Amino acid sequence: MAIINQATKELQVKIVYYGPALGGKTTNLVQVHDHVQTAQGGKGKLVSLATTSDRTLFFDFLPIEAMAIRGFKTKFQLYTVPGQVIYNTTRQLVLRGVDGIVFVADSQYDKMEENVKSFANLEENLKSFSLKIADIPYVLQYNKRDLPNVAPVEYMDFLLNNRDVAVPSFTASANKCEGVFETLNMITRLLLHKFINESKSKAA
Ligand SMILES: Nc1nc2c(ncn2[C@@H]2O[C@H](COP(=O)(O)OP(=O)(O)O)[C@@H](O)[C@H]2O)c(=O)[nH]1
Ligand SMILES: [Mg+2]
Repeated sequence: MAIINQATKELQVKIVYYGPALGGKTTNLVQVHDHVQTAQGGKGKLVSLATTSDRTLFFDFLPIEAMAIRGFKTKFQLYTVPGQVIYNTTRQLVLRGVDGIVFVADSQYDKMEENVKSFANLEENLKSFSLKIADIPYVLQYNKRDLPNVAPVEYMDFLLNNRDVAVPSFTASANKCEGVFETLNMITRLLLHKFINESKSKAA
């Protein structure tokens, strides 16, 4: 996992925000970009790529330089995918080399089918890289909790977090920046733990 540059002592970690169209993935990245502060005061530019044709095909990319860990300067790269069904090729490309995933679900009742389909699509696309979701650190975000017609968290856990050991899940209202950093902190923590454990087992 992760790209490790021994020469520059840099660790590059790729986090992909995945989920159905309009669930709030881009909003998460915009909020992180607006509020993030790193030790060096440095944050990357939020880049949205869009084609000029009427078919908007884009992903967002936000590099963040975080703390040094075990002498490595850690860079988190946050990506989103386009959620629309027809953009599956882009989703596959963005998933290449993924280290961790934030699945942003839309909490509105009438979006449950889209959430489940998008999660199945994620698993399917990981397969094309011979990856299983169980092998990748990920967290769930149940977004848009501010809206009136949301499904109970227990129901969303039942639909999306039905593993032997559940993954961390967070409620959020990304447009108000609620839950955004809780989610990001957890996925970065999971990834850093994984990195430390892997470097320990290599050293052993
Ligand atoms: N009410 C509400 N709207 C949200 C929330 N998060 C995102 N939105 C809105 O939902 C729409 C789609 O969000 P966007 O981030 O573009 O979704 P994406 O397709 O997953 O990238 C935008 O109009 C956002 O302002 C939220 O927590 N609550
Ligand atoms: Mg988006």
